[in-house]
Amino acid sequence: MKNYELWYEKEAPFGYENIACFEPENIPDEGWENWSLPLGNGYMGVNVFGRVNTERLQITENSLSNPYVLKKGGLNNFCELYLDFGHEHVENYKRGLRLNDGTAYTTYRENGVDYTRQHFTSYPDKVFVTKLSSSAKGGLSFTIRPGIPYVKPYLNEEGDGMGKTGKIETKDNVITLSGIMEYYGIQYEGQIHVAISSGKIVTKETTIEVTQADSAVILMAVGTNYKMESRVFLEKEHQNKLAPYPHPHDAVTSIINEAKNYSYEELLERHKQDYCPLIQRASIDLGGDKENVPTDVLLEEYRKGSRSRYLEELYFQYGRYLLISSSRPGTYPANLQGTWNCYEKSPWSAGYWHNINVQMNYWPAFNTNLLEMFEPYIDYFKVYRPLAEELASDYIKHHFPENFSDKAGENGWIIGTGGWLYKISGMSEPFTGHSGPGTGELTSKLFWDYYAFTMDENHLKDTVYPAILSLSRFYQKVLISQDDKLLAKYSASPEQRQNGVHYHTTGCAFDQQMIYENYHDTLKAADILGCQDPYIEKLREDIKKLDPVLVGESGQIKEYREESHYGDIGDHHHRHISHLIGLYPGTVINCNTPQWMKAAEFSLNQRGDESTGWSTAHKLNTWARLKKGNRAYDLLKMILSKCTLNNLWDTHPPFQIDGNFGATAGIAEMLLQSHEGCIHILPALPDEWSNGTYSGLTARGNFEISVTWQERRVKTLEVLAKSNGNCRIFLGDEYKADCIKDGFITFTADEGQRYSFGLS
Ligand code: FUC
Repeated sequence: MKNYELWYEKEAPFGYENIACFEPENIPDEGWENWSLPLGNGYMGVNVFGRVNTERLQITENSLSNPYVLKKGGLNNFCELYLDFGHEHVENYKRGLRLNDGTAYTTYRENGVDYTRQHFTSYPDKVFVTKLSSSAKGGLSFTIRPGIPYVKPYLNEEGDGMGKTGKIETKDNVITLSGIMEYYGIQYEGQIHVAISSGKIVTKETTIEVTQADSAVILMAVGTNYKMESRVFLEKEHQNKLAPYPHPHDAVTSIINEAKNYSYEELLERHKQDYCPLIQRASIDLGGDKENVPTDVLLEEYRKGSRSRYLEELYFQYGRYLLISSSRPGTYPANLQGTWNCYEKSPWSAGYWHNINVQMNYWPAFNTNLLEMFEPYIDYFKVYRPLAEELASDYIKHHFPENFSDKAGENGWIIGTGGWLYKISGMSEPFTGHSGPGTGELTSKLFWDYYAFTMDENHLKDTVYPAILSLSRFYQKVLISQDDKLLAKYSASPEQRQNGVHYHTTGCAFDQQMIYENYHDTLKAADILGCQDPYIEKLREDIKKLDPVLVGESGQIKEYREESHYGDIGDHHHRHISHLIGLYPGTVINCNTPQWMKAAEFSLNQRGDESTGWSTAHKLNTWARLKKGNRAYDLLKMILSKCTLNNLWDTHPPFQIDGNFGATAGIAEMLLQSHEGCIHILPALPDEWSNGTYSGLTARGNFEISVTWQERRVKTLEVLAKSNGNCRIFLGDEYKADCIKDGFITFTADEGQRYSFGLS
């Protein structure tokens, strides 16, 4: 893999201190959001500012949260770590983030002394590590001064305490931050341990002073008493949710004590051994050169039309980096901001939003070879599922009492749009929401794709099939029979409005397509597992009546059954393209349904390209699925030019990580697809990418694919089979070779084998 690095010749602006409060109408913390560089190990996120006078390191832990009430509340800033150096007149300044080894750095010279800082977050050791050094003996002096933002008591409208307490104590080179977030009774603790080589270290009341050291190593660990368990979701009384769980002090102490056993070099080595193989699994080379231009300048030039291939490659790898940093097995899933938040009231609470956003987070897990990064969501699902079953029962009891069953689990499960670590939402009673029940399948599609990419039959049997079968039970109960069709009775195309109010209907495309996909995947799974059941036979009949895709009089995919021309109902340019959900991430609209593909193209053109970050990323994926490389590339250009901040974070605005993840998956989708019963090489190659290589992109069937191409023609192709199975690869009719028949290479693959093909 090439060297991929974000780097800058100026420090990140300081941003706000202790007053950052994001509300949609407020100005975001510009220094944090636009310029700081993110590190993360799933357990914690760190934003590094690279400042010389006072460094700002901002820390996030995803369970430290208030509930979301009317655009307020949500994830809280864990703490700030300020390092006071007092440096002001520096030269040779540089800061950056190296994607190859997951480390950040700041270097500069002051008064003839070279100062270096290196930072990383370690997944195996669960700590944030910083090493500071100076080129002059005893040249390093600074004070560590932590801050706990937003410590204040306040009550919500119901009179519940929503405030936060916080105290800072020091003892023996350790600073301990601790307090309580009142609403859920979250007890939190962070510990900062400082060690120096030579020089002097003085522990003060709330700070630690280092003078005349050669170097210093700072370790930090964080924790709360949160536990991702079903009882937390089922417990209705907010104060009781965490009551049984112990204070995090012992856990945090043991993380620090264990990390202390290693030298800095050992910790770094352990981090690299964990991280580097993951980032190296997949790479794309479009011929970009690592130009000697800072990332913000590269981005600015890109906006002006100078399209750096290196920036496109970097952006792709950065999406993979962000997923590795925010969602690792055993941690919580990546939220709307991944695992980075500096606010008291985070945008949309930094929640798990299920009408597109959280699912988009995981799209690149599948096709960019980061499958296990999805595991935290599977764990999350297993934990919230009992509540999702309760919500399904409540909904059916209210709206379809005739279909209600009092047998446990018989009503299936459902998740509405909102999800957090403390609760999830269902469909409302009465139905007032802005998204129909398709949100359930948009979620379980991920489980199906996880199976399709891993071919893990145990996972299919133990997790996927039970989940999708149970969801199909819910769907079966919320469909009504109308004109010999089965239609979702309470149905809404996410967030569309008519005359200012959310538009509710029967059988909109979003719900019908998602229910269709759910039935389809359930039947496929039943066939693979050999499950025969009268219920499955009923699904086989019912799926024929779902009518998931309708073409209207303008030639559009109808968003609503009652619409005749494009845009009759709802916003013409709405950011959600929910009626095309069957094109991506669904598969019901595909190359075997050419009329639907044509209608989807028409609808996409009507919707227009310009939109918010994640929406642009969704459109990139749909254009890739339509096999229109140049149009997909238009969307990628738009993402980089209009929806990308200087630290390459996606902006909705504000910063949302979903756009990064969606676009990363979209880039892979331009180069490799596998949803149409075969592996399609270079399905949506834009003219600008006429030469290139990629390696380690993943395809359904559990294959890793590596390709080189020149002048838009595939030259070499390598398949690594990670499971036994049939491998069917589509290159195109124009390829002639002994191994190719009608444009396809077909063979039976053995697990562990590599298959190489040279094509002229
Ligand atoms: C969905 C979107 C919004 C925003 C929010 C977090 O509701 O429609 O644009 O991204 O999620």
